[in-house]
Amino acid sequence: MRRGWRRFCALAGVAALLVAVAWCVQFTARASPGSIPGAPTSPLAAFEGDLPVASSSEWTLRRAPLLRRAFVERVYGAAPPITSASVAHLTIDASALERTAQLQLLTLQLGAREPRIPFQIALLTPKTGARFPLLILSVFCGLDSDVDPRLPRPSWRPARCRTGPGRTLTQLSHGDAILHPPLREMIARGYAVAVFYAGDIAPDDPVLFGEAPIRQLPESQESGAIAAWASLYLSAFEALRLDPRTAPSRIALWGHSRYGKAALLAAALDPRVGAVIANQSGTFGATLSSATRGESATQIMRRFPHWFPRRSTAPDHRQDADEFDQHLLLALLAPRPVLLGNAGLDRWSDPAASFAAARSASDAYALFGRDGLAQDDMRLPQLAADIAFYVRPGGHGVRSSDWDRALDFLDIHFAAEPGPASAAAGGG
Ligand code: GTR
Repeated sequence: MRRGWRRFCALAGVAALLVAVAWCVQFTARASPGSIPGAPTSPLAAFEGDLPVASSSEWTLRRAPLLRRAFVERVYGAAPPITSASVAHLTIDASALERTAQLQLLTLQLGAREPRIPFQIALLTPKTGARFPLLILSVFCGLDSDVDPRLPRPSWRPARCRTGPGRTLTQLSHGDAILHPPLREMIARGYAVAVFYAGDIAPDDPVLFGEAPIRQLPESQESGAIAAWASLYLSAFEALRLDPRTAPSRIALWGHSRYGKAALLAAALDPRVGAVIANQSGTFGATLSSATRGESATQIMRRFPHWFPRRSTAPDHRQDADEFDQHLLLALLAPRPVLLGNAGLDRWSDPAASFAAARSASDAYALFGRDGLAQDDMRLPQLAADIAFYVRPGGHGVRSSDWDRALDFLDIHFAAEPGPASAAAGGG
């Protein structure tokens, strides 16, 4: 008995040591993101029979619609904003976050006809002021667990979100802000925040997604999950830009990893979105499929088949040479502000291949008399540039430091916009 106990203690000790070492590496290591691959074909070059682009109007009227159609048809499926027949507002707390914000639950009814799909959004607005710049973001586990326990429980959560230990481990491995965005900080800086959880409508599960409520809508029947999540970003955008409390030209989308892919797609498809922040969005996000040393197109499609429509014909550049790549998705964001967050140990999302995509996308910004990316070094972000890029130490996940950068970036870009937004908390 005593020997068994000793063996158990020894094994537990070794396991704890391994976890501690892994944690130290994840949170302290400064890995080099590697060398920057060569530039892909410029977004302005002739593209499949379309002549080279020489002006912003040619871009806006001719090339951009062509590229949008290509991303929808070849890669993601349709991701339209879905209008809501009505929006119900329920005040959960008029004095939330230590009396700095109002918390409301908004219920949209998505779709043109019955049966409509209820879509819930937690909206936090600073208590004083009006016409706030707005951040729209998605969370991984649910509004009740990630925003406020008084918000409704979702019908489904990913396995890692179902237990306390699962959530704690996720935070240990993926950073302090992976489950809880720093809402108080956003409010203090004068932003309104709209948070949604996709799991009720478009669950991130290969089996459940096939039967997901969003797939009942004619708009999304053929789409993969990335497009469905992009639709949710845009549906929230559509409803909130009409809210008298928000400044419609200062609405930003924020997403991490799989939701970073969705946020980029949403902003690329809808030029009314004011800015986008994609954290470690990787393959089929900001990273060039043709140059990535991380996750390949085939790997992601095998592992997450439900993220893509069944008929997706996205090329795997490791097998086929194809000029159609993710720099074109970034180019579709021109001339709007974009922040691309990266982590040195996150080789799977390949920051260097994302930097190359951002560099190349800058050609589209030049058409509008803008610089696009204005930095030569991946690690030295120029937050005032239209495209800003950083690589922080450590691995894949969301930390408070990622959010500090994101808010600094938005402060710069949204402050430059004229508008009456002024929260008592100051900023924006
Ligand atoms: C990974 C996937 C990435 C990224 C990530 C995430 O497993 O391979 O493309 O989306 O998940 O969303 O955390």
